[in-house]
Amino acid sequence: MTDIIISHPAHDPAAFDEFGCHVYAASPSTPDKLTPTKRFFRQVSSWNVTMADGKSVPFWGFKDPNVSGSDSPWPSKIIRVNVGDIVHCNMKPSKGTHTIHWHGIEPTPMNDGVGHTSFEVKSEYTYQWQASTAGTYFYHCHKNTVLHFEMGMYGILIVDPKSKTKKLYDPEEGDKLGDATIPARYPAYDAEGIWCFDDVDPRWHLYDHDAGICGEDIGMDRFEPKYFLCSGVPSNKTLTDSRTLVKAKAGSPVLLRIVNASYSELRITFPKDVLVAEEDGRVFRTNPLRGNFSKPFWTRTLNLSTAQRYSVFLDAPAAGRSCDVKTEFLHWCDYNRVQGTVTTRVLGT
Ligand SMILES: [Cu+2]
Repeated sequence: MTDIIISHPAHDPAAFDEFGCHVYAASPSTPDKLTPTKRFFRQVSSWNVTMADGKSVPFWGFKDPNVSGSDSPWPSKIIRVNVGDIVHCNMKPSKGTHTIHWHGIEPTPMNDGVGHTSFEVKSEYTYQWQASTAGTYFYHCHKNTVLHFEMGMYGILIVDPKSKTKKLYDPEEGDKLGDATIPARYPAYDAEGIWCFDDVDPRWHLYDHDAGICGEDIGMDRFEPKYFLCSGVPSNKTLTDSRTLVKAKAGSPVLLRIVNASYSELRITFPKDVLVAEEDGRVFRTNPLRGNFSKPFWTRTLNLSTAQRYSVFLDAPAAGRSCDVKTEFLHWCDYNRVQGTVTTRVLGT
């Protein structure tokens, strides 16, 4: 195995400004490599995304090199595995150095993709980790993170339960299901919506890969989003686009996985109470063995800070009726300022 030099945060305040500079870059082989049960490939690429006013904004992201043609999704393609899987993801940055950080998963430091505590990938690396807890996560580049994340270098990561059925999680010993707190039809679902909200400041999208990395002031203390999107769909199309419109048989259980990939505080308002069943990759259970703190709860509003995830259950509305969910993007310092709104829909069929 290649020796890895791990850099440490500086103690001297003057030197701390340069902590982002000169992070170790390498292409080591994966230590203790096992035979994977799920294998993925990602390559860093760039493309333009069309906003609500028709203007196109440059983005970077992770593309699957095995998919030919114009595979340029943003957010990057979903990675979906089951509890127990040994996951391999081969990453080729192709331009400059980048990483993949598995947000919410706890791999070994070598496989965690945080450049400062291990390395940035120069030409190629195969990340290895095991999925242990069902829930909603995401993966993103952790080089010059604030900028690369804004540039679109992320995708949703879902850990499904072992049972491989459409369920948020497999019930465990002591779980109380089918009472007033968790109706018997949950945690299984018929339809699933994955809503990943983002805001875009087009000024930031013109920066260089390494902008601001050595402590220089390039104006990244100013974030002024002009565009508001859900799962790559601009705000003027979220009610109809197939990436955001969730169609479900009347009365059937719907699971919505909601991710805040924006730099705003999100305030989400549902037209009726929904059952919050997961937060940040940890499910809420009514289970005396786990104590009272982990119980699911009903609510009509949810607030999400950056990188936060929630999964909620609701029943699909009657055929032809819709349940419209309003998401407001609140200013990152002043929560009284609504900067943008996106409406998404669950449609009964
Ligand atoms: Cu990157």
